Amino acid sequence: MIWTWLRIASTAGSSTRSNANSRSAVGFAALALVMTAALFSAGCRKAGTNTSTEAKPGPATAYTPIDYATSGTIAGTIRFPKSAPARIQIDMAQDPVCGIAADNFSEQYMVKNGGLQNVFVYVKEGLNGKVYAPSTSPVTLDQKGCRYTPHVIAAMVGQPVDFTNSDATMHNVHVMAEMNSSQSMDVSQPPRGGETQRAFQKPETMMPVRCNNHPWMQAFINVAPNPFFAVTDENGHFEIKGLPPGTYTLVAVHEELGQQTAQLTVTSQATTTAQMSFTGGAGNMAQ
Ligand SMILES: [Cu+2]
Repeated sequence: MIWTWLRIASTAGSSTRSNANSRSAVGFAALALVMTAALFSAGCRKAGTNTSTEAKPGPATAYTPIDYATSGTIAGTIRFPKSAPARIQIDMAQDPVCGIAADNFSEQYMVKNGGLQNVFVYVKEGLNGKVYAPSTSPVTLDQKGCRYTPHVIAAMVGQPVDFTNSDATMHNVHVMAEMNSSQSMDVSQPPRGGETQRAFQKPETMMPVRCNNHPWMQAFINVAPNPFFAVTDENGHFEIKGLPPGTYTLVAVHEELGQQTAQLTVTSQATTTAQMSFTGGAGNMAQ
C-alpha cells in the first residue's frame, strides 16, 4: 500500500521536479500517510537537486597561480655526445605534390654541436598536488611540405591541439594514443584545409602521429601533467619558467632514445642549470 502511494506520489513529483519542494506531491501523499509524505518529500528534494534544471555548479577547481615574482627557472641543454646517425633523404615521388616540395630528411636524430633537438622535457614530480590551469592557446601541428611541423609538439592536459594542412594535397592525421585512447584519431584532411582540434586528457609522452597517405610522415605529441614543460630547440636547449621553489624530478624523453631523469632544486629568482645526456643506445624506455 505504501509502495503504491509512493509510486503515485513519485510520478506527481517527477512532473513537478522543477519545483524544489514539490508541494503538490507532498500534499497528495499527506492525504494517505503523514509519515510517508515526510519520507517522500525528503527523497523528492534530493532527487530534484540532480536534475539539469536545478543543478548548481560544483566547486571550481582550485588552480594554483604561477607567481613569477617568487618562482625560479630550470634551463639547460640535452646532449647527444656520440655522432648522430646521418639523416636520410626521403623519396616523396609517390605524390606529385610532394615530389616538387623541398627536400625532406628523417628527423629522428637532430643534433647540432652535440645538442639534441626535439626532446620533450617536463617536471614529473615535486609539485606536491598543486593543480595548474591549462593554457587556452592551441598548439598547432601543421602538415607542410609533406612533413609534420614541428616534428615534436607538447601541450598540457586539457590544452587544445590544432591539426592543420597547409599543403595542396590530401593528408591524414592518425594519432596512436595509449593513455589517451579515447582521443585517438584517424582523420583525413583535404588540401589546404580541414582544421581539427583535440584536447588530450591524460599525461602521455611521444604519442606517434602518422599520415596514412604518406608513410614517411611522422610526428610525436606529448601531453604534460602541468605547465612546466618544453621541447628542446635546434641547439638542444630548453627553458622552463615559473616553478615554485622546491625539489623536482625532471624527465627528458626522446622518440628513439627513451628517457633520462634528474633531480633538481629550484630557488626563487634563480636559474637552475640542467645538463642531461643521451649516451646512445636505449635509455629507459619512454612511458
Ligand atoms: Cu600526408
